[in-house]
Amino acid sequence: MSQDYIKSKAAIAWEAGKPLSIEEVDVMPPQKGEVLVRIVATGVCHTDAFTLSGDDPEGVFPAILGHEGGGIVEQVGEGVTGLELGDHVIPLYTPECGECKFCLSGKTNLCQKIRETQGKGLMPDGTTRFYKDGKPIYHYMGTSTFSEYTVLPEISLAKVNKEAPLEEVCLLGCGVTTGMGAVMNTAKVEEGATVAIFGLGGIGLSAVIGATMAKASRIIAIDINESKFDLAKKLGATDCINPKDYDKPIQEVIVELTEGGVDYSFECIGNVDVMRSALECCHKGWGESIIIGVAGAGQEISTRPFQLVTGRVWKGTAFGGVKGRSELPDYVERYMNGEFKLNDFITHTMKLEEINEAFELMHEGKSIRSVIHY
Ligand code: NAD
Ligand code: AHE
Ligand code: ZN
Ligand code: ZN
Repeated sequence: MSQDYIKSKAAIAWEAGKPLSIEEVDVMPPQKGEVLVRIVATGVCHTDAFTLSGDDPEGVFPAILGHEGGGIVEQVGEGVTGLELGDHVIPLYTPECGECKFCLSGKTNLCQKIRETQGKGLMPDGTTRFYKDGKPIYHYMGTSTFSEYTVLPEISLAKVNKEAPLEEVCLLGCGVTTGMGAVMNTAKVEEGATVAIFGLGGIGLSAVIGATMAKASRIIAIDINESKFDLAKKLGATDCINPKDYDKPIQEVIVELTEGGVDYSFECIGNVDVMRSALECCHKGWGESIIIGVAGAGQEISTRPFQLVTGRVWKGTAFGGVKGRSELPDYVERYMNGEFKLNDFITHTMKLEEINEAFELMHEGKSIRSVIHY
């Protein structure tokens, strides 16, 4: 622990299944290749709730969660060349080093340069920058945006337009980019295609935006919470379906509605049974199903192999396949140019002290995104 630390307000997850605790923590200065960022705002994503629940095999405690933030560079460590004091940044849980096998492949956004330590809640040197009463607190997804001050590797930060409101573009740090990117990068939905989107939270509704932008001819939005339907329709959904209204599997309903199945489907829930439905509602011969939802430890997907033999394709995507440092700044520009809106998604804003309410609203199905303002 360095003597040279600063104090920061943070929401600490002391253990799985317990509410977060708002406390002051000590944040160590950025080390070589690292950057200290003051988080201005952060969204709360279902993945934060997933890890807090204890279902995440990589969940370690005590930790500072949060991965959908926007902030301002406060201090740079030795050797940082691409960022300076005052730059506006979006933290990246999928970094982009530009030099690992994965980055060089040109085939994936899954940079693996720091993945191992990140998954253990540590900085690349194997230590943490957060302490409480002299005891280390783990990082989360390499971002820990539920702390007003957080430290990240330079490769985990996208520099974005200073004019962009961080209270809104923070949503591009996960949910909105993931949903839009899944449609545009991973599936590459083409004009006229038919699409089914399962789960209308921040991710699914962003997939609806992506499908509308791609000029899909039919966008079938599926949720068991009908309060999500109005916004889905506003964003371009052509049909809204509640599986509970039918006495047969939802995949059969969709296959009938679309004369054989959809061209593309997206699972935006994290439910392995729905993942099966999403695959099986795809058209024989070519339909592609993209898994976005994150499922708990020990859960597995299944289907008859015949589904794949007969041409359906199962894929997955992380952060919508978007390369954070080279591609995310352009998402911010497209937002600034009015290509899509973000404030439709921000159903609640609150202070860090109220963050547990954000989790409650999510579990009750009453929010799309709660955004914490520091
Ligand atoms: P959310 O809780 O806001 O939304 C989930 C939606 O699914 C809700 O509207 C809920 O009513 C609906 N739902 C639940 N069970 C359903 C069912 N059986 N059938 C139909 N609808 C159902 O969550 P979110 O923040 O939008 O995240 C969605 C999922 O995506 C989570 O699993 C999250 O962890 C994951 N995620 C993955 C990535 C990635 O990069 N792959 C990125 C962000 C989030
Ligand atoms: N830790 C979990 C996996 C969680 C997961 O899949 N995370 C997504 C991002 S969710 C954002 O809201 C992701 O990026 N995955 C790729 C990666 O490398 O983690 C587990 O099952 O162990
Ligand atoms: Zn997320
Ligand atoms: Zn890399």
